[in-house]
Amino acid sequence: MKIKKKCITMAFTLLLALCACNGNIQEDDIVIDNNTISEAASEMSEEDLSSFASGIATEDSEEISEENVASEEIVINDEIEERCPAALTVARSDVEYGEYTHGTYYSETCGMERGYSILLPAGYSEDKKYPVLYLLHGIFGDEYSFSGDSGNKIKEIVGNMAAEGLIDETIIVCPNMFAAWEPDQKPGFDTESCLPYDNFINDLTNDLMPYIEENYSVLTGRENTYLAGFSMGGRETIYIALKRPELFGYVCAISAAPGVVATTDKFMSHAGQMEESEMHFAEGAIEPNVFIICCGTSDSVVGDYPKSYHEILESNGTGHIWYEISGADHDNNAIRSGLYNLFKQIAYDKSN
Ligand code: FER
Repeated sequence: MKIKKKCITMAFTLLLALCACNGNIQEDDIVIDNNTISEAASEMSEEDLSSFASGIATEDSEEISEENVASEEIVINDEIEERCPAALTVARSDVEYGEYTHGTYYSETCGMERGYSILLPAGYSEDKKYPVLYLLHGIFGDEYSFSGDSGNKIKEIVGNMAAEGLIDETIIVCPNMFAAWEPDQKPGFDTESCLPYDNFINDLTNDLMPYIEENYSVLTGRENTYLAGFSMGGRETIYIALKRPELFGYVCAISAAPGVVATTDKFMSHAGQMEESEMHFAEGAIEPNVFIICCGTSDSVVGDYPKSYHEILESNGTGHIWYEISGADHDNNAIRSGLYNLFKQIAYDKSN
């Protein structure tokens, strides 16, 4: 049994490695049916799973510290920058950063108690009110995916931008996006195992957002409510933004996974959450002030899918910003870039 488990893990690791080595791999290069993949996925190592959930680990060429980082002037304008400035990713001794804590809420949608992590700004006070970013993890992730990965530098980026006065202090809520309604449901690369992700829109809007708004000192309304997600979280971000644009003023889908529209990739066949022709905001809907779609040019997991979303949105006349991060894989370079540019656009928009 142990040996079988190891073999399956190795087989899947090999599959991942093959995928990682060749971004242009075609779906028919690897003949493996969905059941086999799901079975293998359920046996994947923690490391393999987290590379989906919060990105492939990045090897920073040198450890950047407060001492050796070049000081960069951060200029707020409406231009996209491919890379998050290194200076913003460094913990400074003169800045206090927020800490993640964990909480639970009862979800009527799921019929169970569910967890979330929350990054409250340092010195969080009931006397102030803060805007909120809901940040959605990748497949196989949970509410700990971002808080458990210090390489994404989320704490530093939001803390430094606030300390510099570029953005308001902001609360970041990291939900568990697998909105299952049965305790034994598991994520995987097959249609049924993805349904709980598509159900997250209901949990978010009916249960989590009201809970956060009641229990934390938050500013409400679309101008103060942001949505971002990575990979599977990016896919749901696009879906939720298109369905509920009145709720989120600022949106960013980073390295979004396939499945918003029907397709077959190297992992599975997707029935699609909507038709291509439906990838637009409803007639007369209030649209997000900022809707970013971005992806690394070397993404070994989702490849050109984010670009295809951009192309569909463009051909449907749906306003958005599209950009690519040169050289970034399905990794924290993409995550840092997306979040930095989202906050930069928010800063610019709110200053005008
Ligand atoms: C897929 C490719 C990638 C897919 C999901 C992903 C459900 C998600 C990757 C991630 O979240 O890192 O076909 O189908």
